[in-house]
Amino acid sequence: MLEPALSPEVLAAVGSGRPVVAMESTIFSNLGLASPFNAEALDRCVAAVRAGGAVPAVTAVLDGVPRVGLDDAEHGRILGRGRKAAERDLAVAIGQAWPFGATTVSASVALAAAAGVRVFATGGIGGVHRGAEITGDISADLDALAHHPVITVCAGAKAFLDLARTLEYLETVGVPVLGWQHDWFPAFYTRSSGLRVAHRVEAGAEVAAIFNARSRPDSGVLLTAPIPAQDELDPTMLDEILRRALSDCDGAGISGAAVTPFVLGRIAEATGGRSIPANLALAENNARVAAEVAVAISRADA
Ligand code: PSU
Ligand code: MN
Repeated sequence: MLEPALSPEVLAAVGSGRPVVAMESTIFSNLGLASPFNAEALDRCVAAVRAGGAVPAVTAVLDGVPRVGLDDAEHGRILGRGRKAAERDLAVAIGQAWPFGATTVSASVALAAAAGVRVFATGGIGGVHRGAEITGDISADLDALAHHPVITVCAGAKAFLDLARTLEYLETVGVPVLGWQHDWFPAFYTRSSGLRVAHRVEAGAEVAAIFNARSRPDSGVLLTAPIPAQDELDPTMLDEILRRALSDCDGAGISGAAVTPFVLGRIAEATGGRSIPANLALAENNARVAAEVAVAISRADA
């Protein structure tokens, strides 16, 4: 079974019930943000978690070992070329001793749960892809949220996905979707997708109380925090860019796990410099909110 190696700092924090925030490694690898912005994103997220009074725990598979919490010297390794590892790929990454398996949301949530870490911060989650009624392409992130006892903090999901179906899917599999001081499901670069979240929350203690009242002990909660207002991108410009990115994806015959990295790459190109500061700001904001929630969870357990 999955038995991740915890860094000494994470092991000590989990053992004594102190707040910990897990993070994924795909966004910091070549599959997520371009260099040197990936390093900046990692630094800012780690700093935001620490400033909020929690211990950061980056997840990855390094040399075939599933890890929760890396030391500063190892952080450099996840900035390089990774092989995308969703939850089902963890076993393969371990069995085949991959040098660097870059964990997605589903893999990170599985690793966090196995390590006893209950809060996880990311940028955006995967979801139901547009056209999923034909292709069947639904991110494993959604089932992972339903099957691991972890609170995932994200800025919603990018609008290249079918966000309405993504919310329907989360309802079907029983994942509460909460809006952090906000009524709308965020669309990553923009504060609102135009779709309402089921429930709004104002503070970490409220999220902790909701988490502790779940009917299924192995299920999670999705907490969506919108990008800070001053960092939001223009929704009309984004619509056009997304339309082109998706048609390029079709034209190139891309499918399966390659879809998300391909579309992300096209969006980054097409928005020029503008998407990067927005991406960094929302990731940092999620790390900050996640730390607040982790502190509340730790207090509720004390
Ligand atoms: N969406 C983003 N940025 C990302 C991802 C999604 O805006 O980096 C990554 C995350 O690691 C997420 C994964 O878990 O892509 C989902 O991939 P797929 O659609 O293949 O499940
Ligand atoms: Mn997919």
